[in-house]
Amino acid sequence: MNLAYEQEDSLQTDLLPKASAANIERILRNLNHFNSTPEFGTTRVLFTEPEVAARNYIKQEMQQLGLSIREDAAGNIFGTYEGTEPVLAPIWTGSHIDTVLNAGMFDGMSGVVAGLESIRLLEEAQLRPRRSIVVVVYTSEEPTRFGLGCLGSRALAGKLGAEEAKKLKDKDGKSLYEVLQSLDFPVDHFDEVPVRRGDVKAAVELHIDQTGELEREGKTLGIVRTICAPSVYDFKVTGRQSHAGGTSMARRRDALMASAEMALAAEELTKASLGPDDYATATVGRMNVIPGAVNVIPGEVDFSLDVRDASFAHKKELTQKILGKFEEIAAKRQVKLTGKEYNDDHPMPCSEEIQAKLTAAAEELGIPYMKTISGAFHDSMLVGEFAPVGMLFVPSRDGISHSPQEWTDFEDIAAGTDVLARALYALADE
Ligand code: HGY
Ligand code: MN
Ligand code: MN
Repeated sequence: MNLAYEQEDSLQTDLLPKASAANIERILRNLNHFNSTPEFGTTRVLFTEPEVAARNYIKQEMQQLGLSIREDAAGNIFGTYEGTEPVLAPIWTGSHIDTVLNAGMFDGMSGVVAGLESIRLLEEAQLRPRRSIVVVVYTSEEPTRFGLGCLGSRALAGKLGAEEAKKLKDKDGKSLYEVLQSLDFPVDHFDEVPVRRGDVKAAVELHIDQTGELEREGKTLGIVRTICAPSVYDFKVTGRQSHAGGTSMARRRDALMASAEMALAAEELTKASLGPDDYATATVGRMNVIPGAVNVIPGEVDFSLDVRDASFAHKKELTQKILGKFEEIAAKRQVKLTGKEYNDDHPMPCSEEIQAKLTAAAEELGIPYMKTISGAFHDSMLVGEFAPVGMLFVPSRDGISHSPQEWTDFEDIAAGTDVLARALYALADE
């Protein structure tokens, strides 16, 4: 790319108006009405009534922008702002609109809204780059309903086909495939979902940082170097249910105490594995105790384990150690341990070129930024399997996320959108 061309690009994007925090707030607050727990945060679980309604609302916003809309067999939504040379591989931007239980209103939604607002700015400036820009709503980034995250982007990366969709079951035993079919998605065309490398030139996702790092460092934006990846498991510990008073401490095979020791071991091994530049985390987010009576020694416990790292090798080594320790504890306590691995994802490095475009735009606009690592996973982790990816973070107040207290100032999302729009245009005009 020669300098003159780049200068021409930045002259062009000088025509861009500033993103409207009011419009960003409008769309986010409208989206937040689609919620099954208005009394406590925001819950929008994949393909429940509020999530389907939210999808339809976003498609309305896409229509108002004049985007051409399509959906694939996995339920991903694509709103296209056509370039002057639409045969060229497009640029994608977007995120997710589904949530964890009792979440906030920014995780995922900020990236979809920033994508829509970026298009609005280009339209207002009457700028139409060579390549099309596509705003994507990825199906179910959260593992809330089916236990596995990034379902739509996983399908786009060719890692989730019709057969896997038939095996993925929710707590009522319904499969992802059945639910897609019941909503009239073109499930017969599941094999057309995967994207070949080269079919998308670049994908950029704006997201809240969910760590508080930007706020602590006094920065408005984070430019992501690497996206950490999770390995997610479900374990079942089976001991012997018996009487709390009649069973001496020596004769117990207590499924809860064994599970608790395993959870603490996972924490201890992860902390011990941390070097100065390591990002390993281990979380037991869910534990179900059976039968759950005050005077009964639990006979069975199910619990989840989520282990993450920025390095696949380090994560692999750590999970092996943790699983080995779990086996030891099970043998010592004479309980039975079974487990299921949901995913063993690969961390995703972000494209240097896209990082450079985001950095140039932030510097051009004088917006304070820093490079960072994403401890959270995102759809970009899977999209990076077929296209160069970049991520742009905006601050989460007090680092709170996956909680009703999650908050990001609309003005910060607008600042992020100003950078996103410029980077998208620069990428789309190449
Ligand atoms: O869990 C995550 O990292 C993402 O927020 N789903
Ligand atoms: Mn999340
Ligand atoms: Mn998210």
